[in-house]
Amino acid sequence: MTSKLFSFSKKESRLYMSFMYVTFISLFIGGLMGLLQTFVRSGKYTLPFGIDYYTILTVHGVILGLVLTTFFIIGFQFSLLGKTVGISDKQLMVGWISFWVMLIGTVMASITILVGQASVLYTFYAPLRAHPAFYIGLALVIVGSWIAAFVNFRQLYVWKKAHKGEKSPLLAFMVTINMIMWVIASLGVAVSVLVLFIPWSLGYAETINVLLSRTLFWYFGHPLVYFWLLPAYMAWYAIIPKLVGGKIFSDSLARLAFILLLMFSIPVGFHHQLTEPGIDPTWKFIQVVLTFMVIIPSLMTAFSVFGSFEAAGRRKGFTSLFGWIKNLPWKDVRFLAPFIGMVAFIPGGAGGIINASHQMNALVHNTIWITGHFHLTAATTVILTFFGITYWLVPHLTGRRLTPKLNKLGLIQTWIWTIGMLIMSGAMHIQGLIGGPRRSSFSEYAGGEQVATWINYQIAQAVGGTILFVGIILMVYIFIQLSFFAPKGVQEYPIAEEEPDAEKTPKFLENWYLWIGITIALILFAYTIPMIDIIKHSPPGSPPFDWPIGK
Ligand code: HAS
Repeated sequence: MTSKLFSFSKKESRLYMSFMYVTFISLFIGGLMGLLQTFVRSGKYTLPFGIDYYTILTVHGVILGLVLTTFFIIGFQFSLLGKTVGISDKQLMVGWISFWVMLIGTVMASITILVGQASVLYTFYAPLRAHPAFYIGLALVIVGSWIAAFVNFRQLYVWKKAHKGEKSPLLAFMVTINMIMWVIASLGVAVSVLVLFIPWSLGYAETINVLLSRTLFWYFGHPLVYFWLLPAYMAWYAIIPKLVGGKIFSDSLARLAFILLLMFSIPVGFHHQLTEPGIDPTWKFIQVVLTFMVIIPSLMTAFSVFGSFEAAGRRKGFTSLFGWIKNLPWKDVRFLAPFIGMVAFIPGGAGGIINASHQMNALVHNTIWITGHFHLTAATTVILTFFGITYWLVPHLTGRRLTPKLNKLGLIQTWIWTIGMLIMSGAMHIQGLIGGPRRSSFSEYAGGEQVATWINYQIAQAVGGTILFVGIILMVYIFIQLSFFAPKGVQEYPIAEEEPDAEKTPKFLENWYLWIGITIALILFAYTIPMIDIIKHSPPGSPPFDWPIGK
């Protein structure tokens, strides 16, 4: 059974809402940049006032990939813990510190990008150099998120002390896993920023070890995508079943999936560097094998989430093979948006498996196929689930209601997003397969024959991007309504219960020492020797390149 749920005080709601405000401001700014990018790449539009394509591309990636996600996730996770294990006044105060540190870091990094001093994209690959304020801003965002992580750990610890012998609430367990993964992973990027980038950008170091900096980035960069995905999985496992009138499929299976994601999401960064010279192929092979291991918990999720839908329908008396599908709440946007996210993850995940396969990676790496892949996974699966959460979380926090009219607008928003993304991401996948590059502005490449085959797909991306931007405006409108204008009322915070006759969750699933121990052992195994290799045999470091080159 689900243990007692806490209700939110006004003070608490204010903190969680602050994270939501930053999320939706980011959605608007980042989305606008995305629209402009697709216009530029269509070849029919030039940016005004000499604004550089790579400046807006960096704003887009940093604001949507790093800022929006981190703020939404930390705010949502705070609310999950507040609901299931509670939060003390002191913890709340430290929660505010984390918010402000993250916000100051975000503002610093954003201004630096906007004034054209950090056109280095969200991966900030060396030897492109940004102004030190960009790296310091990013470091602050990470430090702020660590503060949030330690508040979260403390929240669960205090609850456990007061509930000796009880298993932790499933959602609190899941948040803890996500934050452990985040802290371990972000150590890599913190080291890279503090030890390599900041001294180099300040001019204290003349050169930078390019391969080492990229390897540290991807040590962080892959778990980063699971940091985005896991909150969506939290909703799929423990919230959506409530919305379809069902129960949690299996508490033990959900915990095991999260543990496997913790263990296997970090030692796999080399699958982003398969074409990178200087890394021994044996270690690339080992990390590819580990990548295939991290697919398993997602397949567990796919079957069990679908299973929970079927069980809900069967309980209501639907006996035919697929009759229960009709019973799903198709007209409830809290369900529809995440559901479409799930469906998108089927091709999105399949694309990931293609990327991870070394030979096929050679075909798609650095093509716009990869951009198509992460617009399906991150910008559809994850973001549509986040929108689905917003429809009940925001009114719950503001003491308002999702009215039938707003629900209807939400359904329209979901379909607009789906159509826009189908067109944009589909065109990106196809253009990638015929060689279209990613991370690049419009070019006719001196009139190459192959280049002529790309243009229609680039125009299709602009069409998809425009439809998506309409979706963004609608989503921001719904958010403003839910925050300030929707009628006052009570909106449920939906958390599903376990089956009454569910088997007991084994105690060892909460053996943190064991799971963190295995995670660290796997990381040491996958990274120690190649890291020593990279440091010992690295070519001469690179001096900085400032954008535009030659500046
Ligand atoms: Fe990825 C590149 C491999 C998942 C995001 N990925 C990226 C980049 C991003 C990203 C942002 O191996 C670009 C980074 C850059 O800037 O360079 N990815 C994978 C693999 C997975 C995967 C193996 N990626 C994600 C997720 C992301 C994400 C999730 C964001 C949220 N990815 C790669 C590789 C690269 C890469 C290489 C580097 C490429 C290169 O060369 O640069 C796996 O985790 C995927 C497993 C998923 C599944 C699907 C399970 C399906 C489910 C849905 C169930 C549906 C239901 C509904 C219940 C096996 C859970 C049923 C309803 C019905 C009607 C049937």
